[in-house]
Order: sequence, then C-alpha cells, then structure tokens
Amino acid sequence: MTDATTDTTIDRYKPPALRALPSAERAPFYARLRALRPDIERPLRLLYGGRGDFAMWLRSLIDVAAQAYAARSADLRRLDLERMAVPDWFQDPSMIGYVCYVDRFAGTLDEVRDKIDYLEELGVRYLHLMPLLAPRAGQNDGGYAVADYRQVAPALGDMDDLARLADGLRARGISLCVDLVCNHTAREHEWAQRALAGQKDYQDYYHMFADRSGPDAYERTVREVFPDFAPGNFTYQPEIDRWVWTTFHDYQWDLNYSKPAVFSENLSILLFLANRGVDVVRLDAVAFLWKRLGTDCENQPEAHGILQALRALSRLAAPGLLLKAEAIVPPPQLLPYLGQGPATNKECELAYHNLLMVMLWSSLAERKVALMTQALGKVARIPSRTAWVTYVRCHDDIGWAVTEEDAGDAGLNGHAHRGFLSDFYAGQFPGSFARGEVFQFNPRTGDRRISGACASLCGLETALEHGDHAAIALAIRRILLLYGVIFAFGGTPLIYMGDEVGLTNAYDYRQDPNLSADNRWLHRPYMNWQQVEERHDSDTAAGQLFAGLRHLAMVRGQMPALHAEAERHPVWSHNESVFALIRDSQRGRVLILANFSELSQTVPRYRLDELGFAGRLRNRLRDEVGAYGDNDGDNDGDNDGDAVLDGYEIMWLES
Ligand code: OTU
Repeated sequence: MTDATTDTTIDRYKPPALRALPSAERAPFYARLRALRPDIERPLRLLYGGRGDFAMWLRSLIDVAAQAYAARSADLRRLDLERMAVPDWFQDPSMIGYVCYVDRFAGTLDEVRDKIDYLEELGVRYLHLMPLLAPRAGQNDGGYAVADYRQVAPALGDMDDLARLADGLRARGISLCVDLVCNHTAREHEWAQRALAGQKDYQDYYHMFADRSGPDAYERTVREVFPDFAPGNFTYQPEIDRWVWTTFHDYQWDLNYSKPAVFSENLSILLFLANRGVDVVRLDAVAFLWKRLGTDCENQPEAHGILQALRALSRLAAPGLLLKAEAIVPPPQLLPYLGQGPATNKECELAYHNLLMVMLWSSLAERKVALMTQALGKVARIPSRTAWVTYVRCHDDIGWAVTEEDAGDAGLNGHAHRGFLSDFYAGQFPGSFARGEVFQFNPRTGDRRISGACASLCGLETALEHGDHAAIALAIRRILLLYGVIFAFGGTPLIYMGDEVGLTNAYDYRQDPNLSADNRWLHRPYMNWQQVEERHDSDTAAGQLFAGLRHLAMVRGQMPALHAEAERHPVWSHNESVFALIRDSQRGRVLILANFSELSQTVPRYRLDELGFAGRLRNRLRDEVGAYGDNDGDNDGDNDGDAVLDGYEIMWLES
C-alpha cells in the first residue's frame, strides 16, 4: 500500500495540470514520464534525496514540467515531435551559427526580425542572441547580471517580441539560442533583495557567511576569474552583516544549488523560456554551480547532477529544447558536460570547444601546428547525440589554456608559450600582425588573457591603417583559415557578429563609464551596416570575407561527411605548418589540411597515401579535382601528387 506521501514513484503520477488537456495530448507526456523517470530521479536523489519530503518535492517538479507542457503552443509541440523523429537535427552540416547582441546588431528584438534575410544570405541556421533578459541598471557584465528572468530588457522589447522573433526565425529554419545565467543573479534580483531585507528563506538561495572564516577557507582553493576588476570571491553586505559568494563581479551573487528551491526556480525559468520558442539555452558558467570546501569549486559531480536533472525534466515538457554548456575548462573536465557513464547523451547536447579556439590562435602566432595536433589529439570522442560548438572568437577574452603537459609534448615550455601568445596578440612581440589588449593581468600568477576582435587579431586593423594591400590580403586569408577549420571540425560553428565583414576593434567603449573598465568591449562592436553594404564587392575586405564565409557554409551544407557525429582525428601532415584533421564515418571521409603559415607548404604524396587518401582527391573548397596523392605514376608534371597549399590555404579533400 502506498499513498501520496510515501509513494516515491512518479511514473504513475497524474499531474493535475494535465487534466484540462485532451487525452491524446496527455499520452505523450505520460509516455515520456515513464521513459525518463530514471533520468529524473537518479541525479535528484543524489542531490536532494536526503530530505524527508523528497518524494513530494519530486512530484512538485513533475507539476512544473506538466504546467509547462500544458501551456506549450501547438506549434512548439509539433516541433517537439519533429525533433524526436529526427534527433540529429542539430548535428546536420547545414547548422551554421551566428552570435550577436540584439542592440548592437539590430536595435530591438523586432528589428532583429528585419535582419533575417541577411542571416539567411550568410547561411545561418542558428542564432545566439547575447543576454537579453532584464539586467540590473548600470554595470551588468554585458547582461550576465540578470534582475528578472521573466522579462526582456526593456530597451530590447518584451516577451511577446521574443516569442514573435522565435516564430519568425523558425519559419525560416533558424533556431534561437538565448542565455540562462543560472549560476548567479544580479544583486538587484528579487531573491537577493529579499535576502538583503533579512528574509531567511531567500538568504538560503545564496551562499552567505556570518564572518570571514568560511570565505577564507574556500579562498584557499578557488581561483579568481576577474582578478583585476573583481578580486576575491566574496562580497560583504553591510545591510545584513553577511559575506555573500560572488565568483564574478560583486553584483553577481552565486546561487546555492544545495537548496531544492533554487533548482525548482531554475527549472521553471528554463521551461518558461522554452515556451517562448527558444530552441537552445546556453547555460552560463555551469562549472561553478556547486561548491565544495577544499576544491576549486568547479566541475563538481553535483553540477553535473543539476544539469542532468534539468535536461531530463525539460525533455518531459519540451523535448525539442537543447542545452548548451558554457564551461571554459580543460577537456577532461569539459567532456562530462556532454554526458558520460549512465548520463551518456543525457546531459547537455552542446558544449563550447574552448581548446580548439585557443589552439587556432596559438598555431596562427607560431606558424606551427605541433601543439594543436598533440592537444586536440588527446580530446576523447563525444557521445553520438552531442556536438561541439566551435568558434574563433566570442564575446569573452581568450585565456591561454595551454597545459604544461601539452606544451611539453610539443617541445614547448607552457609558461613561456603562454607569455609568447599574450605578447603576440597584445601586439608586443616583434613582427606581430595582431592588435589586441591584455585582459585581467594577474600579478600573482603572471597570467594574461587577451581581448580583441578576430579581424584585429588577424592583422586586418594594422594592414588597413597602413593601406598595405598585401597585408590586407594576408589578414583576410588568416580569418578564412580559422573559420575554415571550425566549419570542418564538426559541431555547430559560430560566426561572431562582424567577423563576416571584418569589423575591427571598437575603441568607443572607453567613453562609457559602465563599460570602460572591461576591455572585452573592444570586440563587442556595433554592427557597421555601411560595411555590410560592401559585402557583394569583391574588391573590399568585407566582400571577400562575406563571400568566403558564405562559401564555407554552402559547401559544408553539401557534405554529409561533415555531420557532427563523424569522428575527428588530428594527424601529422609531415609538415610542421599544416594542420591535418580526418573526419571519418559511414557518411564519408574528409581530410582537412590547413596551412598556418603565410608561405606555400607541401604535404607529401606518400603521407596522403599513408592517411588513406590516395588517388585523385577533390578539394571541395575550390571544387577542383587535383592530382593530390596521385600515385598512378602519370607524373602529370604539376606537383607530382603532393598537396601544395598556398599561404594560409585550407583544403577539404574527399576521395
Ligand atoms: C561567462 O564566462 C560569460 O561568458 C561572461 O561573459 C561572464 O562575464 C561570466 O560568465 C559571468 O556571467 O569567467 O571569463 O570557466 O570562464 O563561465 C569568462 C568558465 C568567464 C568561465 C565562464 C565565464
């Protein structure tokens, strides 16, 4: 005999929220509940199972999911069915992403709708709009300090505008991604305000300490993310005589996920966004979700439990929704965010490939690919129904995530190499083509990260300034080389707004007192629509870049072998400047060769043979069939079967 209070099973539970639905609409929910029950219960029991009222609380979560499901529009429910029928929809090679700030790109959410033609022209199928929920007034870390998760920033529009935009994008085959800043709220959020007013239940939403002993103990082992403008990890609140955990800025309060209420609140916000038509939620700073004394308080097993539970519950209500992990951590700590062990394919579907991004810039500075080949070669394969999000630049800085071990394997000294990269991209290394700035110099560790727009880091800013045509051409080739790698690597490549027309560093943030301390605004420009007008003029940098990216998108879309599921193997090309990557699956084999030097480079014919790319190969990017690897002895006189790459050329070769 079981009753409502002791029965811990949820698979027979009939949430009241579903009563109003026709039975044909209830059935899929119940089917999913039975199927997902273990995935919902397993992580939550580990996290919160010790509570006496666990079973009741679990049911309350099913109620949250049921309410969201009942409120989900017919269109979105149809989309859910489509996606369940084609679960690799997001892994298709036609998925090309674009990232922008609503205001800096178009103005308002409504005005983004007017730009859909433009995005479509570029080949975009996935649009990540940077934080757009109501932030605190004044400084807000680019929107990552949210005061209200259920309101859009008034300057950008409202929730109806967001839903309308999502509809408009969907009608054109473009998925919408928005941020959920789930690790922290703004100090101005209602929960924090209640905590400051002394309400104990809301103080429990955060990590609060009566004196310095707790903070001091934790600070022995946690790192400082913003050592320069936000040193330390705790902030004193005189109103309540408490220290509050603030990993990032002092106005960003870390949430305390050991409290079930915090989990429930975030679940309902997640589903609220899903029902506005959001397809992908970027979960910000997920590495930091759980704190454990004596550790770096990152990547704790419980953080994974939270994500797995969010994922299983969102599958129940909105199965078309994807989760994207923003964890800028080394690969061994990163891979679990895509699910492992019993959670394989059951955590986040997408995760940012920070190491790839760092390696692109490292190889470009060094003109050598040993480190990149070594380091990427060690990254384990990812679950079949997950994908990397690949990128060249994003709104954040570049941190030189080069381990001593990887550096050593490539014959480098890690400390020296990281220093070299900072010097190079700050434009301080002799002969550097780059123009960037140092972000968050940490005198304690010597660490220096880098800010700067892709085009400026690739040399376009300096070249344009000098009117140096040869240098302009090289800079354009560098940009297209980096994008050529991320488009072929597998997963969803992101075009960062402005890169497609070569926007360079934007220095005007220095005049804005809310932004001036944070030079990441250097690479968060306003769109230059005049420059966009030049996109069909092949005499301009904008024209060449736009055409180049469009071409990459188009060719990629026609290559099933580049499906996200295809494995990737970095291999030695036998040329220290040419990065070689093989994509391999039942869908086909592709050899990617990327020349990171400005000089012409050769990959010898015997090496192409060894890699299994003998015979006449087709370079899909030039749509030409070459004698690469031609070992039929016809000695056609041009290159004897070697692959000869121009400076900064990239080839996508298929047999
Ligand atoms: C994220 O980044 C955002 O991308 C940043 O723009 C925010 O400032 C920050 O969160 C706070 O919301 O520290 O330097 O290891 O590196 O989550 C960027 C993960 C950050 C962190 C990452 C974070």
